[in-house]
Amino acid sequence: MSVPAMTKKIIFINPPYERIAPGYDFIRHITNRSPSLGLLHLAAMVRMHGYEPSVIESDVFGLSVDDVAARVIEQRPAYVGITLFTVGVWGAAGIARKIKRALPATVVIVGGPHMSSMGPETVQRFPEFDIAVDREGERALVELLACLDCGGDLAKVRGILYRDGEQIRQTPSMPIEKVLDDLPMPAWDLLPDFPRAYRPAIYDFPRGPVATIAASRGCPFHCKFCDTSTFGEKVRAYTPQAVFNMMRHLQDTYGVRHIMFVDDLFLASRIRVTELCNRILDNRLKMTWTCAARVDTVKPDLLRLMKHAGCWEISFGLETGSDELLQKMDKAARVESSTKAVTWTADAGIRTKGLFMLGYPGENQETIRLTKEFIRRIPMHIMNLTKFTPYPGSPIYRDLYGTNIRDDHWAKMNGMNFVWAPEGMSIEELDRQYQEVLTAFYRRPQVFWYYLRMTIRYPTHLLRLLRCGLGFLNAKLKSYLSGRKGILVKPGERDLNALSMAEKIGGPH
Ligand code: B12
Ligand code: SF4
Repeated sequence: MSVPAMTKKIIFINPPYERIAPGYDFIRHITNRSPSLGLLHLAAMVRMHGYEPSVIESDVFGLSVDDVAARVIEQRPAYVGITLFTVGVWGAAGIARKIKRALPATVVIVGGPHMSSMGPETVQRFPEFDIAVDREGERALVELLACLDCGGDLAKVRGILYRDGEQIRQTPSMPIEKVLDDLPMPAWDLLPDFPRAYRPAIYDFPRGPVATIAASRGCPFHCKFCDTSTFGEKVRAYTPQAVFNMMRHLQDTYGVRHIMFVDDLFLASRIRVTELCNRILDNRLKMTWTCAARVDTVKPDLLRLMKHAGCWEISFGLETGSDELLQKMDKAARVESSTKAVTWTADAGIRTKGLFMLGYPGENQETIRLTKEFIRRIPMHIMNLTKFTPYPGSPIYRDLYGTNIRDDHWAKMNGMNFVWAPEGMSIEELDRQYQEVLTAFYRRPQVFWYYLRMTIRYPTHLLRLLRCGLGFLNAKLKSYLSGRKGILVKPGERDLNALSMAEKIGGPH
């Protein structure tokens, strides 16, 4: 497969995906709209090698499959690079199909978490995807583009999947990036309307503008619900100086005031985090930041240092109030250690965000009761509850489905749909309990007052709430006016699960 060498244009795309359900688009105003950091890393790398990259963020700008395809077709790039989360596969296939029809010579390359976990099956199913990159993408993509530019032999490129007649061929893996400092900084300059248009979920940051940084890659743990196939188990990190440089660059160039570290395991090394905090303090860098941590990696002295260095919130994967379920998830933590970590964090003056999930195998009325009790008694500031989803690539996926590929659920895998129910519980019951668990936390008077204070203190949050509220009222009004009696989903917007595969990617776009 070769490409005319007259253009070096490559367009990177984060395809559209369903946030909650059709008709609930207004929720975008309050949910997380972070840039696709992976695409920014790739764009920076290919630019360093002479290509002309650009980035399309579908979700952030509310672009449909048609909108994205039209933009790409107008620009006639040599290459298109699409990032695939499981939830975005059908949207990506729709875009790729339109591009291939209009520009058959454009090579569509895919990569991302879904490809790392289900590459061969996905390439097999979607002929619209020409070539896939497995796992970490920077070096493999550069090698691949160089090969395509001169019509070379794809078998010699490491870390890819490609078609050879009817066969899908997978080449030997590309070695993982050992020294992250060698990578160029993410190409934030290519993001349309950065940083203004990119915001974390409401109440997750004090003051914008906000940017994300992945200060390390990899996680050695194997929590059964988690898909770690992209970066694997070896933790590799930027040096504290390189992280500090990125923070300063974001502040100086874009006026960024808050950083969200999106590492799987930001606190993997106490030494590294201590050094970063000291560097921030020594240089008087005035920025706030948030990170995620396992409960067994925090200690009071480290938390106090982090607070001084600007740490504003820590997200803990608390998951449930049941030790039995924690054990089933292969989490090392227990409810007692979670309680201790959350208390220490709150004592250090850092906000705590609890990440919970409902409906994991083994969930029952008793485990739900324990979760409700747990969330009522810990000093947690914000709670995030997702509906258990067996993502391809997670160990639990294999336990539940074996080697069967359940592509019928992919478009619903956004953590907001129960696509699977534990024994003895129906999806209706889980949905009811979902509301109850959330209510158990958010109806506490101290939580209500806390949010009221936050809203008054940071008026941008109020503005976002208002936009969301107005969007909701608008959607309701439209629904009544069109005789749908307040139901937000239009009859045409059928459940994607009910559509045949051909309809999903080719149908009424
Ligand atoms: C930050 C984050 C988000 C942010 C930003 C998402 C984004 N578009 O980047 C927000 C909050 C919006 C988000 C939302 C969701 N997320 Co999220 N998210 C993450 C997190 C914590 C970090 C992502 C990141 O920036 N990594 C650093 C960059 C450098 O890595 P990367 O994006 O993977 O890119 C590298 C490779 O994948 C590859 N690559 C990626 N794309 C492409 C494309 C091409 C062409 C090539 C060649 C290579 C390539 O090369 C890149 C550089 O090495 C990851 C966990 C993780 N460790 O990655 C979960 C993770 C990616 N999210 C996940 C999920 C499920 C979701 C949601 C579906 C639901 C949810 N839980 O919120 C939505 C859907 C988002 C969407 N379609 O955009 C899962 C994905 C599992 C799966 N199989 O789909 C992960 C892996 C968490 C997990 N362990 O289960 N997420
Ligand atoms: S949940 Fe966190 S600690 Fe567990 S495997 Fe995933 S990234 Fe690692």
